[in-house]
Amino acid sequence: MSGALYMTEASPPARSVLMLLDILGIKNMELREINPVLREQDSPELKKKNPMRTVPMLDEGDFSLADSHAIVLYLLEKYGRPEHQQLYPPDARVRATIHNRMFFDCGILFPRLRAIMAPTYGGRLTQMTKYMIINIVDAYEMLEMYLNESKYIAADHMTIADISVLTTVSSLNGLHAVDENRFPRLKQWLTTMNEKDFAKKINVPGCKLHVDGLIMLMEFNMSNKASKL
Ligand SMILES: N[C@@H](CCC(=O)N[C@@H](CS)C(=O)NCC(=O)O)C(=O)O
Repeated sequence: MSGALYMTEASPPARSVLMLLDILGIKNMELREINPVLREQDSPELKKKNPMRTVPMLDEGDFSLADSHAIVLYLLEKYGRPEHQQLYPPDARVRATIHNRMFFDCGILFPRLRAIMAPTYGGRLTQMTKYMIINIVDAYEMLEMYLNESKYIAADHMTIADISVLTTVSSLNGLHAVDENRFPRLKQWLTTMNEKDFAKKINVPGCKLHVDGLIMLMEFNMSNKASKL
């Protein structure tokens, strides 16, 4: 038994773990659906296992692990076979670049998406602000620069950094599309990544759920606000 993964398909970080499970061919992970909008991750039992109260979270009974990046690295180390070595090559500099891009996703990219998600789920955001859009475009610019250095996000081949970054960029792109003229490499990378089997199966439908849900909630917040005037 590989344990249980608390997740929801709409969550970008959960999608990256789900895609890795698919790539590794792990079929016996129990998937436990959690709705972060309803804050189901705040239950005392889950809070004890993951004080950050975030999705995804891996639970192996006597061991639990939060943060998709940590989970992806752990699962790859535990279940990766020689044919998966390219996803996380042993070369120290390649690994350092992979870590850098994963920390970039965790520390820069995803917080810019979360800045839109949290007030939307909290009932406050009715549409994205100019500042939110500026932050998204600024992040696209950084990604375009990374993609000027290598074909994929951290190397000239796909690594686990691409899987993490893909989920966040896909949702951001659904909210504010990547301008092909300004960011041609990013646009091409996004298309290439989303054409891969694991992405077609998990990222594309999960991203649609996520973005449609956010847009619907912003509209709901708007009509709610209007009805109070
Ligand atoms: N860096 C974390 C971010 C996880 C995260 O923030 N997930 C969202 C759902 S997409 C969540 O659980 N939000 C609830 C909250 O932040 O309180 C990861 O990669 O797992």
